[in-house]
Amino acid sequence: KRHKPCILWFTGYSGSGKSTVAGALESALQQLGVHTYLLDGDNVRHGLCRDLGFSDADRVENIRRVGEVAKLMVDAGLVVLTAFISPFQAERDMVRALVGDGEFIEVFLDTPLDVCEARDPKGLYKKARAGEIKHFTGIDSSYEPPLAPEVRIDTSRGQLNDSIQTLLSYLKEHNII
Ligand code: GGZ
Repeated sequence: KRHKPCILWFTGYSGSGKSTVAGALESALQQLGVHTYLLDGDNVRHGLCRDLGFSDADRVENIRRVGEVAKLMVDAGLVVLTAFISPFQAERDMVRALVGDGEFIEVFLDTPLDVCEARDPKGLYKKARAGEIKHFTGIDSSYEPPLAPEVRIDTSRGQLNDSIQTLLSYLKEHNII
């Protein structure tokens, strides 16, 4: 099946739904015969970026490395999905500049912070509020919302399938798939 290699760059708070939506989209793409790879904290922060923490400087370096790897995967012909908070516009723009026009698709998981905090799937917001985790995004570390994301999704409205359909429609309209 023909597809256009690209990076689907998911950004948003912890608990906003990045991994869930990116994982479900990857399954849908694979069913269409598209060759994909999903980069996320689980397969990056334990290996490639295991020397990095959550200071601003470490997040910048985390995203720089992920961006470079994603670019290599685009060169190899894949549709790459990435699920990182990636809190700073400058680093997202840096990755955008690594690939060709239309090959960087910024997907903003625009789920309100209070909803993310109420979900708290790993109990991390609770720990951050208690001061047990420092520099937690949205609590005592900043998040810059994308200025002009290609796709915006609020997972507090609608079902997972609605998000997937929104993304598949975008990819079809832009001749990615
Ligand atoms: C934010 C943290 C922190 C701090 C640990 N701040 O919900 P999760 O658990 O599974 O996803 C979060 C993940 C964020 O790592 P990223 O590589 O995506 O961050 S960045 O793009 O900013 O480099 C969260 C967990 O790691 N986590 N401590 N202080 N998230």
